[in-house]
Amino acid sequence: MKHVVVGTAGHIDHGKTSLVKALTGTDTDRLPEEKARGITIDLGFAFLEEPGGLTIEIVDVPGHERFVKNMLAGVGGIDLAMLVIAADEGVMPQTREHLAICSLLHIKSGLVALTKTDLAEPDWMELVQEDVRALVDRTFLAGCAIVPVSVKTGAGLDELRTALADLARAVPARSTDQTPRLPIDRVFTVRGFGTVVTGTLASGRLAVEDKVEVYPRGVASRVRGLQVHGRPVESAAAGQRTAVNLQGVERAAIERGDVVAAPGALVPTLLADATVELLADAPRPLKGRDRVRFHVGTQEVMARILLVDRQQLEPSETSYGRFRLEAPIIALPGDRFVIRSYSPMVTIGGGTLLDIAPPRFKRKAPALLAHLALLHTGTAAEVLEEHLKQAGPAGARAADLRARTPFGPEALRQLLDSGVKSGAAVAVDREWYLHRDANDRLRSQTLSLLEAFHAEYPLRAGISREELRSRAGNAQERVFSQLLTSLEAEGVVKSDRDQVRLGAHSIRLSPEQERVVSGLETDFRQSAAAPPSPEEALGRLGVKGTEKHELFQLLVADRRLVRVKESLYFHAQALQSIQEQLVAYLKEKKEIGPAGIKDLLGVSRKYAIPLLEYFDAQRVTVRQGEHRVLRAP
Ligand SMILES: Nc1nc2c(ncn2[C@@H]2O[C@H](COP(=O)(O)OP(=O)(O)OP(=O)(O)O)[C@@H](O)[C@H]2O)c(=O)[nH]1
Ligand SMILES: [Mg+2]
Repeated sequence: MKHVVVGTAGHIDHGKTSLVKALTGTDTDRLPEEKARGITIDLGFAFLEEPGGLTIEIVDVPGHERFVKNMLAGVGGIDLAMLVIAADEGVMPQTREHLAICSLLHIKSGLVALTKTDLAEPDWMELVQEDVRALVDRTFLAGCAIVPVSVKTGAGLDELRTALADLARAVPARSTDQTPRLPIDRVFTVRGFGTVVTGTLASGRLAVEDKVEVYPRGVASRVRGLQVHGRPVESAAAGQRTAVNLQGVERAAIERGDVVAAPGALVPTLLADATVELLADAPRPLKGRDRVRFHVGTQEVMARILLVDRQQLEPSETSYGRFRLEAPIIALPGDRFVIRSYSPMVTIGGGTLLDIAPPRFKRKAPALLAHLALLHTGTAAEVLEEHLKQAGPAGARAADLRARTPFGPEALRQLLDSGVKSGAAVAVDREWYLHRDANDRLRSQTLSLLEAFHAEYPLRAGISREELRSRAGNAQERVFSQLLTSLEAEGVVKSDRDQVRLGAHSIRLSPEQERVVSGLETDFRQSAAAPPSPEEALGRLGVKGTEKHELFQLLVADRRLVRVKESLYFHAQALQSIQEQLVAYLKEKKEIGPAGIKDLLGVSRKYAIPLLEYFDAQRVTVRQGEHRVLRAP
């Protein structure tokens, strides 16, 4: 099954709607006002079923110059253009404007239907054909079929239909790897069903029950039902005109221009960098800060343009620009857009979106120009690397990269994998990536912080992990974890509980420091169950200080001294043997009170109570009234 979308284009009254009706039997002018005035105001839809599973979807657009805005919403998703020119009138202003719009949107091919041939003499027909050739000459329609038709006589209709089908068969299939995106062109309510939106599914696949989000307002919903050509379907694929019944969404919460896509797949933006080309027949140069109408997908948003490398853009020039949008747009890099001047309302140019999360704007900044040139002309791998570079030390989530690159999930996954293989990127995990330079910087910063720390505190075993992380520019938690893990795997860094040190670091003591440390240790070991206070112990060795003294803390960090409570430390071995005594006692006597422990260890209350509390905290014992019993294993 193949679906190809054809959009009509052309000047008002040239016979677009009549031609669609003659081809499909569908009158696409539905509105009473359209009927009354005999003109098309808004988009109309019809389709043709061709042999071999080919469906040609037709979007009929208005030709009136006041409704170009509606025309733009319709041609955003088309594959082929059918430029309709009335033989009796020939090329007219909206013939040119619609052709320019299709060119700007990079529509790949199409044809010209030279209609109302019943109203033109053969000589006249020849002149018009020449005009048409000259018109399309340097456009995507160069060399295209020009099919004379008449709706009145039916002449040429079969030829037209065949020509359309031939073109449609040649249109390459749309990628379904992309995330589903449906730019909404109509919203209405159906009694008993609720809100229904329609649009051309630009990419991916949508299925009934899929969770979706309506952007930019972030309305969460679910696909309650899908229709293609008025028939319910289980799923719709890229290129199909699709009606989506959205669960639990108010009609008023959605409008034309919004986009239905997978939850979290897209990011609304108020800034977008892009290539900007001005049409050769634009009425005047485009100046920095000019206000324009920005059309992308089915959206129209007002915007101001900033030109990156010049004061103004002359007709037929192309450059880079930033759009400051007055309402968020929903688009992906690679999307084409059209700009129209604020007044008069004429199409003046367009371009390709390059970056929807652009860096700070600086005019004439070589860095910004290089960034944009890379996004514009770089290979997919280079573009991805550029985005990772921009993400800096925090790295980027794969989901964010998906929303900011034109690749599609599967291609992005492969690009990330090969980036990691080539060393351009570091995988923090499957969902988080970092540019090599950022990783290298964080790595050397972390190592020099450790060196500096060891130099400043030679007697400390290491720095706390949290402190190190915060000193390393408050590194992103997952990024930092991954760095430490890989440094440890290399043996460059060692971690002990939450202490981090260089693998090469060891504490070296002077003979005097050695004397104090071993003196302290001996003192505590010998005092066993009745240890001195830290001040006392240090004092006996001729050193002034408290438990905060670095040599005292060295023994604590080394777990040779154990803190039982503030200023009360026991030698680890002493504490171990107290525990053994206590456990043996409890096994026999079942319980012990404060007096019991005083007797058992031969110590005063000052030690007995903290010890009992300590063993409770260690989950050796448990309190029962005034007594302790062994905690059940
Ligand atoms: N004689 C003749 N009249 C035609 C032919 N095709 C269309 N018309 C007439 O031309 C008028 C305009 O036709 P439409 O099909 O509404 O033109 P349109 O291009 O859709 O107009 P807009 O949508 O408003 O831009 C109608 O009165 C049609 O009957 C044709 O082949 N021969
Ligand atoms: Mg019409």
